[in-house]
Amino acid sequence: MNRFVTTDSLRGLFAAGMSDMYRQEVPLYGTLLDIVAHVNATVLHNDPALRQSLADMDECARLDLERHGAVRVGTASELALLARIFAVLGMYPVGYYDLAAAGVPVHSTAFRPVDEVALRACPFRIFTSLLRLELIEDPVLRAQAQKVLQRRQIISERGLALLENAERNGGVAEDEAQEFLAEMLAIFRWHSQAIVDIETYRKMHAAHRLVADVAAFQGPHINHLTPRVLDIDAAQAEMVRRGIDAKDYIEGPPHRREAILLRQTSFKALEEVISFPDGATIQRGTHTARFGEIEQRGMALTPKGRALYDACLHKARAGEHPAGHDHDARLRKAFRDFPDDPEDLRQQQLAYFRYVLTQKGKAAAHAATGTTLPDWLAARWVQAIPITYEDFLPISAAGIFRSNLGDGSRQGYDSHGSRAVLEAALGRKVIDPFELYETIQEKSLEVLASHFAAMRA
Ligand code: OOG
Ligand code: NI
Repeated sequence: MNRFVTTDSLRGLFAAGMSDMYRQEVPLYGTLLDIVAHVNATVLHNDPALRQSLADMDECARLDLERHGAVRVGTASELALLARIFAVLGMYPVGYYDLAAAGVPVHSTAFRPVDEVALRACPFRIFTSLLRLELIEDPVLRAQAQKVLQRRQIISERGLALLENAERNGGVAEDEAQEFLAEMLAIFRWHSQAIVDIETYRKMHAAHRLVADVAAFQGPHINHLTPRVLDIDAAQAEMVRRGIDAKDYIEGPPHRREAILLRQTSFKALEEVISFPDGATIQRGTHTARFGEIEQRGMALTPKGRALYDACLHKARAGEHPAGHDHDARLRKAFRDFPDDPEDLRQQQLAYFRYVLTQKGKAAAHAATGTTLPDWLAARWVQAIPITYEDFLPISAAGIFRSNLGDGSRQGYDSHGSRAVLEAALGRKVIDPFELYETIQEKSLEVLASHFAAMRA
């Protein structure tokens, strides 16, 4: 009997394989992992309560592991292929991110596990962007890039056969898992040889650095990985202290007592040596694409909370110095309007919560049971636990792109997103992230309702 590897452990192995590959390819990424390990150990040492709650959730062993990575593809069929691979790994497209307005000619989705059990087993996600060549002005260059992209084959024949096997059989057999993973990882490895000559590369680069990054190479190299850090301000300071060329500021909300959404920063992309084909010989040049990022996640916000977040962010950024010199102070000031107390956030329905029975609730006698959530909370039979944000933020993502593309001042494209185009490429609709959080919250309430109904019966 040939058994299947579970989807969750396959995804875990894939993430670990990606991490090993990237650490070998980008040694500075290893340094970033050291910083993260050190900061996390220090935070846990100084905060026994946090240590205990992470231990309760079985989180300690994988604390420093990668939470996401990012790739960029050139055509609809490449995106469709990645969607098939990620589905085998239990990752589905969640959310639509339009980055054109921020001057980045791509639109994106995040492939990630969607249910709570899978997220807990391995939350690894891949932020996946599709190049929008239609936004490139020069028709000759556009056609040239299209031709290169149409010709390239990002998966090996063997890889495709293994993928088809997995789809046909409904899983990856144990004795094929290693080869399957090796073939899939190979899609995302770095190629230090370009597939276009240096002239073409330069033209692509001049149109937009992303065109060169996607169309001048054999495959969609992983461009960064992102572990979880417990104190992102400390990690940013440590990068600077070690003389690492860090991003100017942390993207997302400011430091708060109650962390919301997602904060991220990175070391800037490295300039790497590339050889370009030139007739029978090669020419040397460089390309700048790969970096290392860190993230700190907080609670998921409701549409109402998200609207308030967007408004605060907008206020902070209006009139900001382009290099972000005054970023942190402006951000802190603008976010004074955003409640920073969990009970305020809950009562004003700004964030999502999971409602769970407490020890006291479990022990409670049925006699005095109230019938509504406020009764249960007041009696401390039920506790509200914030739901962690598992997605991305378009303005932050654009900021990460821009600081690694080295063109901070670029104007936005005069274009609207085209979710339908991305969905057509995927062959399905992207999942609405708000619905996922809402469902987790609602389910937790249903479980409580039936518990208390049974107690009253
Ligand atoms: C993706 C940038 C976005 C994030 O964490 O927001 C991203 C890219 O550079 O390809 O990864
Ligand atoms: Ni990222």
